[in-house]
Amino acid sequence: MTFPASDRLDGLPVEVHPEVAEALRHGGPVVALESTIISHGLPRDSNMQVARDIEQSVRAAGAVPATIAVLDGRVRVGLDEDALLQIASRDDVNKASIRDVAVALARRVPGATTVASTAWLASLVGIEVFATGGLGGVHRGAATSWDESADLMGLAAAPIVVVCAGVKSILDVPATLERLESLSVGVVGYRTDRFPGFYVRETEMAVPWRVETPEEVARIHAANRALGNSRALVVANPIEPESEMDPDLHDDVLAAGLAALREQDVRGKDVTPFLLAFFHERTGGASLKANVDLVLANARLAGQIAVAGAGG
Ligand code: PSU
Ligand code: MN
Repeated sequence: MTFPASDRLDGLPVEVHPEVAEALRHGGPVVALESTIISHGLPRDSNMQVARDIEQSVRAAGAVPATIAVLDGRVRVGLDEDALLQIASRDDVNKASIRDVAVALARRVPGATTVASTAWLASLVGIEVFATGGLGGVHRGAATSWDESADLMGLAAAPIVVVCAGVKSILDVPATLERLESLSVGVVGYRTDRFPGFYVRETEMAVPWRVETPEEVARIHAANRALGNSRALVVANPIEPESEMDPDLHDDVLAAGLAALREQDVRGKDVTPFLLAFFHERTGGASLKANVDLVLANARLAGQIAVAGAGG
């Protein structure tokens, strides 16, 4: 897709960083990055450094990073150091999924974009590759709570390649895969036959397709685009073996986290940040290291996919 000429963005509350705009204009490789992971998914003492490192991983692969957020009444695509610092450190940053973006714009309050809203806004400006940590999905107990992440419907509406380490293991993984199938969101395993479980390399679930190279992903995406399929393609990239969490520790902390959720009656968009923070606090940094390692690996692979041809 070609970058929508600036006249198409004229009048929209969207500001594309000059470096990103330049790359898109020439069909160069660009990788969108979400900002909720920075504001709500990582602890404050390290999130700014991690945000910089994620961008650096994209650059090392030869692509231009475009972190997305809402600031000062505008959607910003590609953040400078000051904007990144605001998202990483301000106390009034909202977790902004698709339905929250307009409110954050109208009220001029800062908003950090989720997978759903990042996929949407990236597509709007013509970015076709996106890296995150783990997708949101169907929560355990969703049959009664109805808690399904807006990420799933969001991905059904955005023609973008999303590189992730599977869905967060705090979720109901089989149910999430069923919903992705219903929504016709493509899923491929990157050099794996098993769907990855975020903090852990594998879940018991199989992936529908296995791919081996960034070029293969780019070809699949190109075929989708040629046919006008406007749904996302999820590339599930397992965490490296040396970075994954000990499965027993993982299961223990997860059980405690789910119990704490019920006791404290945490709901809505607070559920995922609560569980991630619970893990980071209870595992002595093991889950944090896993989370950071997997995001950096996903950013690198997304950069390679963008370079292979699915860039802009
Ligand atoms: N991946 C991470 N950390 C995160 C997230 C993803 O490693 O914090 C965020 C993403 O922004 C994703 C959100 O869209 O968690 C899911 O939130 P919810 O379950 O409320 O939809
Ligand atoms: Mn939810």
